[in-house]
Formats: sequence, C-alpha cells, structure tokens
Amino acid sequence: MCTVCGCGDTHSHAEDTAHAHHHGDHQHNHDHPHDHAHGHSHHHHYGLGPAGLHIGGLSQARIIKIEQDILGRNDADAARNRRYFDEHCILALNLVSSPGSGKTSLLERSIQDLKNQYALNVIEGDQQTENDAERIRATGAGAVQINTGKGCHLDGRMVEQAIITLKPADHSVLFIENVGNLVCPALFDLGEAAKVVILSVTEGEDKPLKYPDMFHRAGLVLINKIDLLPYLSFDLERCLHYVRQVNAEADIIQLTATGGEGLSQWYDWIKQKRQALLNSRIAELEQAAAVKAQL
Ligand SMILES: Nc1nc2c(ncn2[C@@H]2O[C@H](COP(=O)(O)OP(=O)(O)OP(=O)(O)O)[C@@H](O)[C@H]2O)c(=O)[nH]1
Ligand SMILES: [Zn+2]
Ligand SMILES: [Zn+2]
Ligand SMILES: [Zn+2]
Repeated sequence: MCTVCGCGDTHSHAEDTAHAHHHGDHQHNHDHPHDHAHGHSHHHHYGLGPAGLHIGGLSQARIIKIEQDILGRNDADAARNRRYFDEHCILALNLVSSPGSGKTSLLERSIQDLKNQYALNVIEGDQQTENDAERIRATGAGAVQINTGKGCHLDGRMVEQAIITLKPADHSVLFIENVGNLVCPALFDLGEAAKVVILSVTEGEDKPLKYPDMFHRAGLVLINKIDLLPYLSFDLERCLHYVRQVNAEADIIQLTATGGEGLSQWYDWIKQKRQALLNSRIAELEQAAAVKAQL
C-alpha cells in the first residue's frame, strides 16, 4: 500500500493537477496533459495542489480524503502504542533514513554498548529479507522482522503486532528501524517518543532541504559516517545549516556508527530521553494518587 504518498506514481500529467513548469527563460503554470518532447530542461512540480502530491487518476479532493482516512486510522493505532509505551515506561525510538545510512550498524553497536544498562528490543522494517533482524539477534537483543512487501513504511498497526510478539519489558528501550526511505515514514506516527533521522555524509549535504518533512519531524538528527569526511566533498557546516533551516529544535549529533566518535553523545541522549519518560510517568502517578486522596 502506498496510495497516499504516491510512490508508485508514474510520471504522467492528468486530471486536475496544475503544475508549474520552469523553463530556462520563463515560467508558466498550466494543467493540460502533454508529452515530454520538450527540447529544453524544465521543472515539473507535482506538489503545488492542495493535496501536496499527484496520483494519476485521482482528484486532489479524493487524495486528501484517502490520506485523511488512512492517517486518521494510523494515528489512532499510534496513540494506543504511545499509551502502552508510556504506561510501561518503554522508550520507543523510530529510526528513519535512506537505505544504507547505517541504521542497523548503529543498532548493532549500540546494543553491544548498552545491553548491560537497559533491556533492549528492536523492530526491524524492510521490504524483504530477515537480514537485519538476524544481525540484531546476533547481538543478543530481541528482534522482530517486519517485511512490508511493496510497502514503503511501517505503520502503527504493524508496530502494535510486533509489540505483542516481543513483549518488551517495563523500563526497556525499543528501537524501531523503519524501512529505508526518507519520504513515507515521515507521515506515519508509530507512537514513538521521537523520530531519529540518520543522514550519512555519503548522501550529500542537501538532503534536509530535499526531504524536509522527514527532517522537520526529527527529534534527533544523527550525521553518520563522519570517519569518511576526509574522502568526500561533503560540506558539514552547510548540512547543519540546512537541518536548522527545516527544524530549529532538533538535537544534532555527528558520529561514526561502526565504532568511534559521537557514540557517547548518542548514548547520553538516550539516557536523557529515558529519564524524561520516567519522570513524566512518576509525575503522572503522583498526580493520580493526589486526586484519589482528595476523594
Ligand atoms: N565508514 C563507515 N561505514 C559505515 C558506518 N555506518 C555504517 N556503515 C556501513 O554502511 C553500510 C550500510 O549500513 P547498514 O547499517 O546496513 O545500513 P542501514 O541503514 O541499516 O541499511 P538498510 O536497512 O538497507 O536501509 C554497511 O556497509 C556499513 O558497514 C560508519 O559510521 N562509517
Ligand atoms: Zn512543459
Ligand atoms: Zn538496516
Ligand atoms: Zn511510500
């Protein structure tokens, strides 16, 4: 399923999709269907309608309705997960990135370093294969693999089912490795405490601007593979600036997931988030007890 995000979009123009064309020396808006025989470069922008995307065969109003239905259902599932995580003081982190940015590597290393401190579990999302769950199990942590088939993101219901299988302990940490995709996982809340976006320096510094939704929703941005900086023309300062442009609030940590710089900052961040979760749960219970005492 990914009717909402339009991933399966074929590059066709139709229906009510008004789109802008930026030709070299002029720009015009039009909504006529046409082939692609222009002899000059031009810019087709499918995100300018009210739905923010184009799906061949569907009107903008229909897309908005479908999206509201699907996301509304997902939000209800995610809210149930969040309540469960809060009641059991489970810190759930949703790791999102492009394929190959280093999510599983980071988890393998983090589990080695943290397994004596916390109970750890991992939900692994990929379209196919159980490779990542096997890598995680080799570290000794509990892992459930979710294969999404043609699907390009995890949703709240999939995570709920995985929790039933994993039965994470109270006060544990649950890492959710989403499907490698910087687009759709931004839309689907899983009930996590925070989205952690991982950007590898091999991907180029412009990704926060190209995929702003994802970076906008991040609680933490990890800039990974900084050990490779000497071999690349990646402009770190510019990248930090771009992250700030789309998200002024997110924490940012630079690191080498395979073992090296920045890992201790990442572990401190987890520790702080976990403590904040415990504190708010304690405050909640105290408040409930105070109300009960007054009755
Ligand atoms: N040099 C270097 N390589 C890294 C680092 N982190 C990950 N890698 C390498 O990057 C490649 C991809 O890493 P994975 O951990 O499989 O990436 P992933 O994000 O889990 O990939 P998908 O699950 O397919 O989306 C592997 O060859 C890793 O060894 C790093 O900090 N430095
Ligand atoms: Zn044109
Ligand atoms: Zn992975
Ligand atoms: Zn998608």
